[in-house]
Amino acid sequence: MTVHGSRACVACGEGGLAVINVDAPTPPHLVGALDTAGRAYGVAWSGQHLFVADEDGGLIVFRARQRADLDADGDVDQADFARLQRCFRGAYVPQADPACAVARLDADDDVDDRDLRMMLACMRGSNIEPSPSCGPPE
Ligand SMILES: [Ca+2]
Ligand SMILES: [Ca+2]
Ligand SMILES: [Ca+2]
Repeated sequence: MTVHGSRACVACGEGGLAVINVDAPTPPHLVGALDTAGRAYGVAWSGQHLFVADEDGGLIVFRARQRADLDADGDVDQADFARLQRCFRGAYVPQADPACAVARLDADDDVDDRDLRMMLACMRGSNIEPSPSCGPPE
């Protein structure tokens, strides 16, 4: 088992990988699971990467995605900004377009200046890995 921020990743053998939210004060609960090819027997975090050792599947590497990396290409740049801008409707205006779900960076249902500020805090430019501390990785 390995803990990364509020997430604990557990190797469950036949069951693959389980991701558990261990953020206090809520009781720990399952937030994700992945069935690997064989029996997962080890997990480890290194920087932005999660390594899973699997008996049949070999070593599987996952990369943590920054929430602000809307197009999931590993950086926070103009392309991500443009996407947020297209979804921008302002405070208290619900943004229900499924294509804009990723642009709702904070917990509410609008895309407004708070979401924009969260993105700007993470923005480093094209092909530059965003700082892991600028927001919780997904
Ligand atoms: Ca990006
Ligand atoms: Ca918002
Ligand atoms: Ca990019």
